[in-house]
Amino acid sequence: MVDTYTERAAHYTNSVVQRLFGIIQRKNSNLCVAADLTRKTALLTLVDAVGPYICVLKTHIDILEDFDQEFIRRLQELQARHDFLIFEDRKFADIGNTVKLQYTSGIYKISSWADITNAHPLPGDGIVAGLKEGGLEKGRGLLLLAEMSSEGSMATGSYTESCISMAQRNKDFVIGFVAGRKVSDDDFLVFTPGVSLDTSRDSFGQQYRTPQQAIDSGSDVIIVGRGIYGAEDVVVEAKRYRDAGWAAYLAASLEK
Ligand code: UP6
Repeated sequence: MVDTYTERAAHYTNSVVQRLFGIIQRKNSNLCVAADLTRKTALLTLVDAVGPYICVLKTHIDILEDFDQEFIRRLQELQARHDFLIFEDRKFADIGNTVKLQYTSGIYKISSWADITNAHPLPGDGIVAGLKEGGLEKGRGLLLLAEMSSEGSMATGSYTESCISMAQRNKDFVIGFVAGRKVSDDDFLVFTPGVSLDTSRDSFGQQYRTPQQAIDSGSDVIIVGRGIYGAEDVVVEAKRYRDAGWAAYLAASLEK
């Protein structure tokens, strides 16, 4: 038996992980919806519909055309109603001083509402140090992009290995990776994008695998965007992906 999500919580000091494992167990869901919509009303409607079936909501806040702080207040109401974490997929990639400002300031003030955000390891450890100053005291966590799902990604081999070392040096704030598989033996979370039950690619080089393939490769949280928000009935699809992800997790737990 692999450790359950709850048992694994003991391996982490970051409180966001304890919260995430609690939600996963309570809702029997390892599904993160990538809510890539550009209007706040449409986005909030989607979140209210899929909220009961997800453990994490992933945002790209800078694609919203009508963003305002009222949107954040309403998002937080939905978060309280449906019990999920918010992951702003900002993919920070600059020097520490700049990312700290991008994380805490500007229009979005990401660190004030996003439980989790992510960063490319490209600039070196300073990027984690800068984000940590903006987020650790607020109880936030960071994912590093160890791999990408798109064709031709350069995040492979020694780049991925360096990313793992960076995470190991910063275990208080780095809670895991965006990756297609379990990339390290340490107990880091793995969030996996590029998941679909119906499609194998898009026209921009996105590459999809099924929830089962992702979980069997060591993923902890599957990220599904167009497979859910692009469907006619988002609730039907959210349940379908939630069930597929959970069944794969239960089967993997029994096998090991
Ligand atoms: N994402 C990827 N691949 C990565 C990292 N992030 O697809 O390597 C993000 C995208 C999008 C979501 O920015 O928000 O995951 C995938 O959406 P999709 O399911 O509609 O392809």
